[in-house]
Amino acid sequence: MKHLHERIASRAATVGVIGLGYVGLSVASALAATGFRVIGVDIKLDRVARINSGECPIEGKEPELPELIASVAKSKKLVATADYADLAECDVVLIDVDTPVATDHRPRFEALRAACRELGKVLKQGALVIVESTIAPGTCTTVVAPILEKASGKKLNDGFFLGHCPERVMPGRLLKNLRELSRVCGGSTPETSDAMVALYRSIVQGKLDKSDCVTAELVKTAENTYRDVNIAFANELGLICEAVGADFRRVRDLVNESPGRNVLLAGAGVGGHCIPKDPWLLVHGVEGFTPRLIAAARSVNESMPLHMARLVEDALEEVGKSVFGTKLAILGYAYLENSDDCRNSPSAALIEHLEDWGASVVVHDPWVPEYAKPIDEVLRACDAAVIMVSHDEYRSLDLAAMKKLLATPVLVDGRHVVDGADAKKAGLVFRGLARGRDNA
Ligand code: SAJ
Repeated sequence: MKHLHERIASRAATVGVIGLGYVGLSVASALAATGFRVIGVDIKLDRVARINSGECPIEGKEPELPELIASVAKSKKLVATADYADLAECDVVLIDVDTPVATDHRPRFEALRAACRELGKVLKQGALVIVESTIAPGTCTTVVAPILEKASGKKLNDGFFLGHCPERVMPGRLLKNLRELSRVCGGSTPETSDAMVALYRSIVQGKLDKSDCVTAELVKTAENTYRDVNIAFANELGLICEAVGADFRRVRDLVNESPGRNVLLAGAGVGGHCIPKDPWLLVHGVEGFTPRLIAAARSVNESMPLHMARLVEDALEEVGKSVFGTKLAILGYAYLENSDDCRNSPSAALIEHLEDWGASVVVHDPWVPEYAKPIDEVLRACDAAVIMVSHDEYRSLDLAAMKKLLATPVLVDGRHVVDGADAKKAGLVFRGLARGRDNA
């Protein structure tokens, strides 16, 4: 490990990256730009070809990434391949494959297992393997190490070393987060953690905390679960406010006046790639007791789109209509405000409910190309408009014009974007999530 550490510190080490998605490609390019020779492996041949020709295959706007890829591909500091055999010369190998959770909430580690099996066959003596993908606590010990040992015939901490360094990147800020956010370097031995710090220090300005593998596995899954549970608290408080006829935002702002309180925002649902998945990774395989709060929080958050559907039903009822046979306009399809990322979109869940109830749906989203048509076109002749995402564009809606365009003047706001009084003044029948009727 001492020799490896020196090779890393002098950037003489060759680094492999398995999985050239938005996480793997960012770290591969950043390491190549600091002087390491990087070999990137991906199973998608077109992605490999595009990277080698200097193209950025990542969707959406990623500041600096296209230029970085072009430069390291041109200098051949980063070479992409589909052939695992090319990893045989790597002193360090990062694993950045997808670790999804299935509908039964169980982690699907197939890609991780396959990567470990294929890597094990060509693993260089004394190499350091670092899993960056988000994994359930205990996965390094129970899944990664045994497969690597079996496939390579080497023993952990003798023939190879293992680490877990969870990433904290976010679409739209891939390189910024990679550079700035702190990282946990969980190593299979203390010297392994030291070598990990030497590697990441070359690209990370944030704090690098040394630890062991299981602590690193817990940190990443816990930080996102913490957020999910806090959003669930805000959602449940919002539903209580709605039921008792109070305005959640007012209650929240006053609660947050008290020291050490930070109630988040009740909303139309919790989407994205990390928050809905990581709580299930955190509780996976826990023996001896059954965590209750985390699963309960998940079910509160997953129920918010259905609550939105019920608000639409209630508002239509006030104008003598049922959902069946209506045409409804959904404003916002991305999972997050001012983003084009639609993964696990709460709007998709809402649309499913409304269509199950016999409505037809049209979608508007200024950030998502396929839905970015003029809003007037989408609203025209609809029986209700439903705000699902707090895009900036929806903070200045012309409510009077909306009333004229709608066949039935109904507006339901799932993100506290519209003031209820303004909606009523414009002649709209209004429901606001987490706002009681008379506070809407
Ligand atoms: N949401 C609410 N109420 C809130 C906050 C969020 O309903 O008060 C909803 C959002 O509308 C969205 C979902 O939850 O649908 C997730 O929102 P998010 O702000 O947590 O954004 P994410 O999913 O991109 O979360 C990421 C996470 N960071 C990483 O995985 C590296 C999370 O740990 C961060 O706290 C979050 O970004 C952030 O705030 O940067």
